[in-house]
Amino acid sequence: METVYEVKGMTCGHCVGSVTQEITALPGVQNVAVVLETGKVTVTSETPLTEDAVREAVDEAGYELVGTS
Ligand code: 9UX
Repeated sequence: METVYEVKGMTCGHCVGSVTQEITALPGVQNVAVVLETGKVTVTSETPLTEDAVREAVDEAGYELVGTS
C-alpha cells in the first residue's frame, strides 16, 4: 500500500536523506520517495503504518509531520 505524507522543514538533500532513512527503518516499509519541493513523502509498505509511527520517525529525523493525504 502507498500513503502520501506531508513533512514540514526539509530544505536540502541531507534533510531528504534523514527522513528517508528514518522512515525506511520502520517495519514493513518497502520504499520511501521524497519530493523536496513539495514536502510530499510517498511511503510504500507491506502493511499499514500508524500515523504515530511515521510521525515519530519524522520527528527523529528532526522534521515535522503535518499531514497525510
Ligand atoms: Mo537540510 Mo541541513 O538541512 O542543517 S538544510 S540537513
